Amino acid sequence: MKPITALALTFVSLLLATPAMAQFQRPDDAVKYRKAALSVMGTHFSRVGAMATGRAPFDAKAVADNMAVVETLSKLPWDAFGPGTDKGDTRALPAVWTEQAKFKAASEKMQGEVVKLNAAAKTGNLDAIKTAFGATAASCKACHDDFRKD
Ligand code: ASC
Repeated sequence: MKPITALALTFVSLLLATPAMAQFQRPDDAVKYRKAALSVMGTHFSRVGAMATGRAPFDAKAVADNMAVVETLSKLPWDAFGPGTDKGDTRALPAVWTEQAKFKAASEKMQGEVVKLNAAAKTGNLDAIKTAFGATAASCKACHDDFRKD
C-alpha cells in the first residue's frame, strides 16, 4: 500500500471513530442544540397532551402527526450531553455527567414510552393514547426531577 493511501485510510477511520460530540464545534453549540430539540419536542408533546387530557378537541391525525415529530426528536438530544457541556446556559444538573448510566437509562425509558405512544397514536384509539400519554409524561418528569434544575 502506498504511504499516501495508508495515511488517507488512517484519516478516514479516525473520522469514523470520532465521538458524536465532535459534531459540535463548541460546547455552547451542543447546549443550544439539545435545548432546541427538547423545546420543540415539548411543544409537539404538549399538543398531544392537550388532546389526551381533553383540553383540546381530539383529532386523531393531529395526534399522529405530532407524535411522529416527537419520536424523531426524542432521539436527538442525547449526543449533545458530551464532556464539557455542563457549563453555560444550561439547567442540566451535574448528575447528568456523574451518573451517566442512570441518565442514559432515563433517556431510554422516555424514548421507549414515546415509541409506545406513537404506536397508540397510529391506531387513533383515544383510550390507548391517554394511557400511553400518562406513562410518557411520567418519564419526562422523572428525568427532569433527577437531572434538571427546576
Ligand atoms: C410536556 C413537556 C414536558 C413534559 C413534562 C411531563 O408537555 O414539555 O417536559 O410534558 O412536563 O411532566
